[in-house]
Parts: sequence; structure tokens; C-alpha cells
Amino acid sequence: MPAYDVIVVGLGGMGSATVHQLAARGHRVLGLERFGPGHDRGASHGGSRITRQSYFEGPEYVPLLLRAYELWERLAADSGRDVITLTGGVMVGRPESRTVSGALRSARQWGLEHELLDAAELRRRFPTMAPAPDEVALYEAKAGFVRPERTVLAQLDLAERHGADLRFHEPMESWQPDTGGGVRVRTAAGEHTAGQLVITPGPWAPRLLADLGVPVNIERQVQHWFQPRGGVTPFLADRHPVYIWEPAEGSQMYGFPAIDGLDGGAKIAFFRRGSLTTPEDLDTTVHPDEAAEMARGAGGILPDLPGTWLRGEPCLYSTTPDEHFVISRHPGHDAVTVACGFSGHGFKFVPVVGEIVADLATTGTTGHAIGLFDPARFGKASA
Ligand code: PYC
Repeated sequence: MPAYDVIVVGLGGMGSATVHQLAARGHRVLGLERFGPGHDRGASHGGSRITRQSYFEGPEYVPLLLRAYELWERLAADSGRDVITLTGGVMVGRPESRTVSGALRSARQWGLEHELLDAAELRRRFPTMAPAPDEVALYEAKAGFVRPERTVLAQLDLAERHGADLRFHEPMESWQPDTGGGVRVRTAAGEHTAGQLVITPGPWAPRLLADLGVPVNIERQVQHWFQPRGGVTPFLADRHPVYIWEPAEGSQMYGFPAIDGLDGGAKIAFFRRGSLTTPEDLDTTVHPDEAAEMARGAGGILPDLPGTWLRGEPCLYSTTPDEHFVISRHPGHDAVTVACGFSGHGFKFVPVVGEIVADLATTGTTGHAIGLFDPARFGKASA
């Protein structure tokens, strides 16, 4: 008999959610992570990630978000950690922009509470914002932010409380199917056996899941913190929403209220303006031209935000060609489940992805609608 029911490789947002779910359901779980708990070498750090329901990326995501919101509340209650804060959020752009029209489509299709604001009303409600006269905003009271590092640590704590065996600084070197079913996983510490393997590799997807046939690009994206001109008060979380802005020209940007006290500044970033990299070659220095470009961009919607640049932190997106996730039993291996390619918009789904992946690993199926995430859309995986 294998030593574990399930081995989970990669304990970032998705992997930590999965070990939590599996252990809470009573399964014997081993979690393996190449770095320490709550590390900053993937896409589960930086203090904040947006959460929202009127999802411009596609209405198919909404049922998952509604379930994720229930699980965020449960995670906060069970862990005693403040992992989610609803500040309200605005999706800003021209009416025909993907950001606004896509969010509106999701809101209408699923009957989500929302308001449409014209430029004058947006500015009246949120005086930090200076939209162009032809821009509008979809306002959603249920948008806000989640806390990535706290979330990972909360999920790992809960998994351990339920008996999971979690090992850090122990990367998987290789795995192979075991005779009679199950898997053998090799690490520097030896060999582990389990009935099922889950791979939640983050930016190691191209290396660990090469046989899946999914083209995942690893992108370096920089998060920036600015101390606003005139002080941080108008940006505090009791009066400032999270936001995504799609300018008429140039790249989408997203940002947060000032959530780290008076000196912590407010975070903003380009949504998709990264450069290709690998986890091994990540340039961790944020360069002055990157800070200057962000300041110029931010000034287009929040003229006072780019007062003083405080700091920047790169993170790694794992982006698929259609920017939709990959969550599936491995098409070539019955004993393996994969979750990767979260394409920079996955963190808000963390607890529901844990639920889905735990379902797949233990029963081969899930009640959630995950057809959009089937790796078969990229062609055939090799067995
Ligand atoms: O999912 O809201 C989001 C988001 C914004 C930027 C990166 N992800």
C-alpha cells in the first residue's frame, strides 16, 4: 500500500489550497515545496490580489467565484486570519472596452449587483480618479482584495492541523507511475509513494508538465508601490476601491487602496506587460525605467498616485495562449491531476481550485463546471 493517498507538488496558492482540502477530507497527504512556506518566487506574494465577481474574462468563471467567496469566508473563520477585504471595485474604460463590456456581460448574465457610473459620477465617488470624459465604470460592491501570503500560510496551517505531512525545501526531481497504479515521486530526500499525484507547479509548469502539451509562457510582471502626492489619506481602504483600468491606448492597469498603513503606499501594476523569463533566470531587480513607465501609466487615471516610488516586486505569471486556466486529470496519466496556467488572474479562485483539484484527485471528477480549463483545447498531450 502506498504511504500516502495523495502527494501534492508545489505549495503556493493552489497547492496549499489542495493540501488543505484533501487533509480536511481525511486523506493521507504529503505536500512538497521547493522553497519555504509563503515564498516570493511564484505568483502568491505581494500583499494583495484583486477579487471580483463581474468577470470580464468570461461569464463561465462566475459560478466558481461565487463558490470561492463562500470558501474565502470559511477560510477566514477557520484560520482566524484576515484573508479577504471587500472595498468595492471599479472596472474602468470606454463602454466597448473588454474590461467594461465583459464585466457587464457577466454581471447581467448572473444577476450580480453592480452599478454603471459615467465619468463624472466615478470622479464624484472616488475623487482620486480622473477618467476621460468618454470613460465609464462598472462598480461592484463585492469586489476587494485577498492577501496571498496570509492565505498560503492559513491553508498550510489548516492542512497540518488536519494531519498533512508538509515538507519544504524538498523539490520533486522526477515521478513515475507505480506498478499496480499510483505513483513514485523522487526527491533529494528519497522516494515517496502515493495513490495519486497532484502537480500545482506555478512557473515550473513548462519543466514539470512538458508532456501535457500546454504552451505556458512564464512572464515577469512587476508590482509597484507609490506614496501618493499629497498623502495617502484619500487612498485608504475605507474610501478607495480596487480598480482595473483599460486606457483607450496602452496596457490595462490594476491597483489597490493603501492597505499597509500611512507609510506603505498604494500598489499598482500593469496587468499584462511582462517579459518572458524562467523561474531560474528571474531578474529580481526593479529598474528605474520600469518605475518611470509605471508612474506615467498610473498618472493617466490617478494623477496623485505617482508621488514617490517606494518599491517594486516582480512576480511570475504562467500564461496560456487564451489566458484561461488548465485544471484536469492528466490526459495521459490516470493517477495525476494538474492545475496550472492561471495567467495572472487566478489567485481569487484559490480556495475553489483547491476544492476542484481535491475532487479530481480523489474521484476523477468534480461537480464544478471546468470544461473551459481542459488542456485538450491545445491539442493532444503525450502519455
Ligand atoms: O485578477 O483582478 C485580477 C488581476 C488584476 C491583475 C492581475 N490579476
